[in-house]
Amino acid sequence: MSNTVCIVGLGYMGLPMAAIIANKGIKVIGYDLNEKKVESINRGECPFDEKGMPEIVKCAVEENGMIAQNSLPKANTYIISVPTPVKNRKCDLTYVTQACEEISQICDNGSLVIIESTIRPNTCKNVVSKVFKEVNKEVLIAHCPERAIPGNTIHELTENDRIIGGLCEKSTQASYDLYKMFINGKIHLTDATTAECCKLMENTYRDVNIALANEFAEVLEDIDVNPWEAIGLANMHPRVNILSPGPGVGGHCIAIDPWFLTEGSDKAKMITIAREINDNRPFIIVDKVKELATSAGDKIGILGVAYKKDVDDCRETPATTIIKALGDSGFKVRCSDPYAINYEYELADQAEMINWADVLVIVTDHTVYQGLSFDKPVVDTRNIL
Ligand code: SAJ
Repeated sequence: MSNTVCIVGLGYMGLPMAAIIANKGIKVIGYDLNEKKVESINRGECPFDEKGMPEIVKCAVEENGMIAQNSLPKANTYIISVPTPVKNRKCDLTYVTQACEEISQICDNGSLVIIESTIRPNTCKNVVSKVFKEVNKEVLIAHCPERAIPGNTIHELTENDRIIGGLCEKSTQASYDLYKMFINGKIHLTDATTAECCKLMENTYRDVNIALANEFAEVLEDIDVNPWEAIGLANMHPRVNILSPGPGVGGHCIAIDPWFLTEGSDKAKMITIAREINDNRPFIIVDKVKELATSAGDKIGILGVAYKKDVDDCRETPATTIIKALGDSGFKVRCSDPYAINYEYELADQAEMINWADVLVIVTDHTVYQGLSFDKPVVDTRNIL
């Protein structure tokens, strides 16, 4: 076996990582349980929409021999990029643990196991290492949290600074030696638990700042001031950078990671309140819709269901909470999105839906909505119009 890297989990982060590493000339095998995904990757196709992905996946498969499979291959290095869902405000490590258990059955002593998935503090130390110890495997374990933003993943995966924290110096160094081959940003070295905390703090910092923007919106709207205009002007101050109010925080990271950070402590006050403010945003939007619908009618059209601008990703999107709450209140609701494909509610044709609706709600600020005008009431949750 030559130097082989196995990426476990070929999702929004695992697949770009796999392709980037393969395109550096390193032998890469991707492992994912989803057969359809494996097949499409092996045809050189990217199974989701992300800028630049079709090109790099095609190149990795056709020119650099990257393959995907639904059984775990033997490799020298395993990079785990599987989901870590939140369950009752806690980090569910089931997929990470399963991946480690499978790896522990076939890996050699001395293999390198890197966790890219977002994990709660002390996961490498207390959970991952235990799995390998149980079968008497001595492996090098490190956490290297991804920091790339969906919508600009490829650029950020290679250009952003990275943090690598190993359980021992040898693990940190081995991970550094691999990552320096494809990361152009600086690589900062630390221990595994500090690396775990850094990732969670980054997303918590953003969540708290979005909550502040959302709270500003609520306070200002109470006194009939446009929050977006006021925020834009306040941001002219050299040390102020307020984020944008919106319909709530979606995606698989920001709405979740604060709970992972705080699950082992009872000290988190601001973080908890920020989460609650952001979780409540969809219901504030629903109240606005109800107000308009009283005179306009009960057919509600939702423009945009993706969790944010110009992506097809609908994970934890506030659109779902809004649609469900409106439906539960007896409204007729339809939704459309130019990018989303497998959404849990049926997606309507945009023009037909606009024509049908009494009230429209812009949930996602897709660029294509800019400049649209409507002859009916609109709740513009992103101030895009
Ligand atoms: N949002 C607002 N107002 C804002 C900014 C965002 O309401 O001013 C909303 C978005 O509409 C979206 C949610 O917040 O629903 C999250 O979007 P995002 O663009 O802030 O972040 P993500 O979840 O796409 O990616 C984040 C990034 N983290 C940080 O910026 C600190 C990314 O760098 C991480 O790699 C990613 O989480 C991750 O995988 O953890």
